[in-house]
Amino acid sequence: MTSEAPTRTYRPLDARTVLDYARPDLAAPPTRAAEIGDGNLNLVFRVVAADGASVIVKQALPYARVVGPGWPLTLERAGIEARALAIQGDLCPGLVPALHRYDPAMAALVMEDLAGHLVLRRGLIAGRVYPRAPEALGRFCARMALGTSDLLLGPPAKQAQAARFANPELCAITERLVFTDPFRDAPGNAIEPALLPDARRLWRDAALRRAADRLRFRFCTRGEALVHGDLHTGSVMVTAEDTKVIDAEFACYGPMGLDLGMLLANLAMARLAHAACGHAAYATWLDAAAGTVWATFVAEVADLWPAGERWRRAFLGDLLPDVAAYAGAEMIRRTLGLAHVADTDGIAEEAPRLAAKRAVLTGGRALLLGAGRVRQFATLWCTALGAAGAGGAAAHGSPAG
Ligand code: SR1
Ligand code: MG
Repeated sequence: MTSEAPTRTYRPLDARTVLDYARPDLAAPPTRAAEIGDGNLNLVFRVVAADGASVIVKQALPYARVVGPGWPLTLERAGIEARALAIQGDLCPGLVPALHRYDPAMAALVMEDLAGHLVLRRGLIAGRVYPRAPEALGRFCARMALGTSDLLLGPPAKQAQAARFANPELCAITERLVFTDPFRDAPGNAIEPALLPDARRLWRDAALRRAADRLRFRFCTRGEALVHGDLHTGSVMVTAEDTKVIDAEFACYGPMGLDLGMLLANLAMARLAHAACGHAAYATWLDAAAGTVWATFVAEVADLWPAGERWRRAFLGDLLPDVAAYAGAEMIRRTLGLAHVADTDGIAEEAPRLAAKRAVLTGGRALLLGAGRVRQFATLWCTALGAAGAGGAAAHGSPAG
């Protein structure tokens, strides 16, 4: 192996050059590397050393990988991820991978290798049960939401921190791909042909489009807390015992309901996909998992809530409709937009695949249009699943339920 001089100039790594690159991060010489990234934006390498130790090197490309150089993208997203990881690690110990090194010149992060872990989405598709993940994710959302907000940081520190997380280019991706394109006939959309009539029906739905536009404005303007910004089940890695949240490059100061909404939407899509395939028992576990995410969030908020602020129930009551609306947008965009999910796309047989996708569209639309009436978690979840009578239950109950 030839050794290259350290460089201060950005260049994309490959499975050969990353061996030298990761040398300072491993005790023994690196011997093997493979590009293992399956995300939409970055290169991800696993580098293994002669003593068997390994690290992950994640490098931002100057464009969105899923589209190619035609969609240029800031390398600074690696810095956002490094800063977010540091804060997530402080507030949620054990729930994010350890960051060994951030290299701004190479837009690269060297991180703990979660070698025994699986991407949660893949585990859910395989029908595996993760007893600890829902509680861990509810805790993560609550600690990040309160711990980075005015409530626990105080306004001066919160504003200083928010200034370090200006992330306009990645926020623009979310504005476009989550809240805009899927609700109109936009060129970037990816729609399976049999669903075109369903898509056209949604595009003609003026109330739905208005709801998405309003939500986009809320996403842009409500810098309430440091949100992960892309908290779907592909941004979580799990074992039976352990849960780690990854991929924080979309982090920004945004609305507190966003992360919970995206996460619950992805659990709902997993649930609808399994139900369409007749996996009733697993669907029931996913119902319980979603309930545990919310219940843990509520309990953690109660633990963290500052003494003297006497409006915790109102806080949860205001948050839940937002969570519902973000969940609705996420469900629709993962079916009609550019970036889909394997939970539904991966169903090989056409009939259950279309049934699952139609159920996702129905649930997403109902959430977006009915968000303002959601007063309790059960209503949100039933609405996402298109359960009969969900709207009727909306006027009753408490956000803690
Ligand atoms: C061009 S990026 C497409 C999607 O991938 C990321 O994971 C985000 O979800 C983004 O919306
Ligand atoms: Mg990602």
